[in-house]
Amino acid sequence: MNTTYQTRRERITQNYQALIQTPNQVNPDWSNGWYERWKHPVLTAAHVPPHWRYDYNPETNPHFLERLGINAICNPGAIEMDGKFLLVGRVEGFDRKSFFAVAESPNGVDQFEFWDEPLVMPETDEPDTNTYDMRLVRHEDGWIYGLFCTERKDPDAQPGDLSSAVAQCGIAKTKDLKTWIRLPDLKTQSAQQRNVVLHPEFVDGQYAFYTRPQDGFIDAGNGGGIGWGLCKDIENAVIDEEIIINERAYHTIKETKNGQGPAPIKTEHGWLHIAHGVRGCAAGLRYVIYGFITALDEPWRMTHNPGGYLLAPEGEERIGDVSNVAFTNGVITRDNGDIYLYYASSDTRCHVATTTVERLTDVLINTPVDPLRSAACVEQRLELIRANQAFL
Ligand code: M1P
Repeated sequence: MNTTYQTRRERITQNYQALIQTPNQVNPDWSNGWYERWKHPVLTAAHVPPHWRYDYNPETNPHFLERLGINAICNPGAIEMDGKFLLVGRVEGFDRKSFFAVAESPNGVDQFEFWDEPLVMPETDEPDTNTYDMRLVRHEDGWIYGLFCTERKDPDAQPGDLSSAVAQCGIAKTKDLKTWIRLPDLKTQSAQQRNVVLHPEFVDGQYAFYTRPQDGFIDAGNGGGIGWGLCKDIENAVIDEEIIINERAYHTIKETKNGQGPAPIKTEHGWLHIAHGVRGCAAGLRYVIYGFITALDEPWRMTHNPGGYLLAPEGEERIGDVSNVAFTNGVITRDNGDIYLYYASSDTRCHVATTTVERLTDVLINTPVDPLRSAACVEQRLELIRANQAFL
């Protein structure tokens, strides 16, 4: 065995071991009280085991060179299983294609290690070009569903146009995250769909979906916001009618687009939703995470619609492949009310923020609605300042 092979292999192995054993810490500089931010990302491209990237045969790889690089890991779905915290990451190779892989941690904040091999997702008769952003839902029918975006080249693209694509919702079910049964893609009246999420319970005896109708691959166009639709049969899921339950609005954090994050959390105050909102600015699009609550018996009916965002990219989170993005599609809520919110920054790495059902509900119930005008915002703040005088 030559020295280059040996030296490089040892160094890469040591770096990887050190990374996955690095303890995480709460970031003491973050203090609005809504949640704790954690210092280190929980998953990065460097968390992918070296033997998924390098050829270990010294005959064919004497310099121990990387063969299949990893560009980023973002937008993980999340679920707790047998007391373990599991993330289904969107792992993107150097070749721009992403695939799913399960990483497991004993505590939800560090020591995330990938299972032996990436997840093998069966295809439909129409192969996916790219798959990403899985929302995991433990449904009351007994299955765990993974809903994700399946992207394919636009068959109507003009000759020479190699970027037009069609996004739709892929659906698969599993009991263990290891063996997956792929179901037909969701059909709706909309030309494209992304950020589709399954509600965990039947509604009127039917499967209920949060949707995000959109005219084009990037532009929501006339798609007015987060939609809602029902279908009887998830093995052949068709939504005939979609209503918009959380609308986009002019000069807000969700002016350009929005989308449901993970499946909503059931609380005594209603369904607690975490979503992303997108607005335009001179630097491009800015993605932030926000929340709202809907009625327990009518999950499509808004009861609390606080203004502003819950979480925006901070510090190094602002920079990455697609900068200025905070995006979530994974949350774990434990029986004791602890919440682990997994989010990705700038389509590059994954983080965790921790809070509780009690705290997050307090934030969503007591943050006032966006009054949509500067003067009205001043009134809102004056009300707070003046009410505080008695306590200063
Ligand atoms: O690049 C930012 C995000 O863009 C998309 O979200 P949306 O459909 O709301 O624009 C998704 O592709 C998401 O994966 C990505 O993080």
